[in-house]
Amino acid sequence: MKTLVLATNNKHKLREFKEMLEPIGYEVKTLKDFGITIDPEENGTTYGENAYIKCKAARALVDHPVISDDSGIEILGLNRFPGIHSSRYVDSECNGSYEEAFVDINKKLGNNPDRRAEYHCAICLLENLEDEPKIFEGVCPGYLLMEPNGIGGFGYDPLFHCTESDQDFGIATEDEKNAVSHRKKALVKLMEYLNNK
Ligand code: ITT
Repeated sequence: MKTLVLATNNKHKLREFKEMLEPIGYEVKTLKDFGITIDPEENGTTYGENAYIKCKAARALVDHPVISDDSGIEILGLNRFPGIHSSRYVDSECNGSYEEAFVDINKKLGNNPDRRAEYHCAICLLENLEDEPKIFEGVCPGYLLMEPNGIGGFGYDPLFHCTESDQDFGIATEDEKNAVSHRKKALVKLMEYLNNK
């Protein structure tokens, strides 16, 4: 089994990556498995730049290829807010509570009929520290519900309706979400790259 180290502190991302990568022969470890914790400053201006920052910090500390994920939700009626700040917005403006964030987002949207939203994901692969980063991206389009539905997934999922699967992510099963998600689309590109090397 080939080992990939996933540079994340997000246990939900870890679970989704494991579910998608383990059936095809990859062992997914995290820095925790090596007794290491890092929290590099994500001061990039794109998902790809931030994914590279996390990958590089981790690859300096372990002797395995590293992957990382930077992702976020872009609300079209709010000029693509919160985007790369999706995690920081909830932590700093909503006391870390997604329930508060959903109320705040609805307040910001007001009567705006444009409730379209997109999940974006960039996965970075860094096999060796000195390599150029490889970036793989995926987008999952949908729209925001008027109020949260279900408790499935994580983060913004209870407020998100995926147009491709015509499903609310808050009530979709893990397999259903993983079939169409931004993360899955980026991961398919990573797998194509790894298989063709
Ligand atoms: P790491 O940096 O440690 O990987 P993080 O959660 O801080 O974890 P990001 O900086 O990439 O990761 O922020 C991504 C945020 O975007 C995440 O915390 C959610 O709020 C949101 N998000 C991304 N993918 C999502 C998904 O599949 N479902 C729901 N929300 C998602």
